[in-house]
Amino acid sequence: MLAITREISPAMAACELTYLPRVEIDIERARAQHLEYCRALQSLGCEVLALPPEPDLPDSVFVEDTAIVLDEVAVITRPGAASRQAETWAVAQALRPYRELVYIEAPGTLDGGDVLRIGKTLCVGSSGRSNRSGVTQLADAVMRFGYRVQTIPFHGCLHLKSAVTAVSSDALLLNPQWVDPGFVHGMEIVEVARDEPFAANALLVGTGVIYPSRFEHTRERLERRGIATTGVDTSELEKAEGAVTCCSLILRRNGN
Ligand code: CIR
Repeated sequence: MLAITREISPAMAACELTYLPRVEIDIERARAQHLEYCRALQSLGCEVLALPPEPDLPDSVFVEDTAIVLDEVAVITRPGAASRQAETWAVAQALRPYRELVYIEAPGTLDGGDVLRIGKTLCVGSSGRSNRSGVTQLADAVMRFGYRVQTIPFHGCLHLKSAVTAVSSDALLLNPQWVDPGFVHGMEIVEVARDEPFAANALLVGTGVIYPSRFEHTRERLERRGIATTGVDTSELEKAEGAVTCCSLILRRNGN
């Protein structure tokens, strides 16, 4: 597995914020946390390809939003925040050796954080970042590989994957206050602990899960179900409304 990441931008303090108030981000601490995150990726079997920091792109550490990488193709997004649209260029260059690239074009917008793959279904959150044209272009790009796209309503958080992520091949971690689990069929649902609303974002890497250590109650629920977690500290990334899925794009080198 290859994990594409990008180092923390020195301009991260000017990040986009939608649901959280702006508070000071300790950039050095953010860098240390990001390094710990990259080590966790390595410990779970990834080679990490770290792109250099982008001084003019505050949110560029959150590479997840710039591409949807499937075994057959990579869809380069057009992020819904104008300040983030220039982030895609370097990520596309990094992906080019590994995948055919397809681009979301204006007026479409799509953030990778809104796209949850469950088998051959791409669940796309209806958010302020991903519009109808973006979703239609995604569906057109992946249809020939047998994927279907399903739009999922949610509320209360930035991206669909703030509310629900995969924690194994047959289990999802979900916050029922933010997304109705009715769209899920044939998978176990693990609900976040009520006192940890932000705990639904977990990063599945192979059979391991990278997970913010501070969500102790939800972490216990995962461990009780036999889902092993590798804990990381994400306090500074969280101040920028980021979490663990946002900071990498994980792909099998050879596609199919
Ligand atoms: C933003 O608002 O775009 C960034 N500050 C946070 C993006 C986090 N990305 C993600 O959840 N996929």
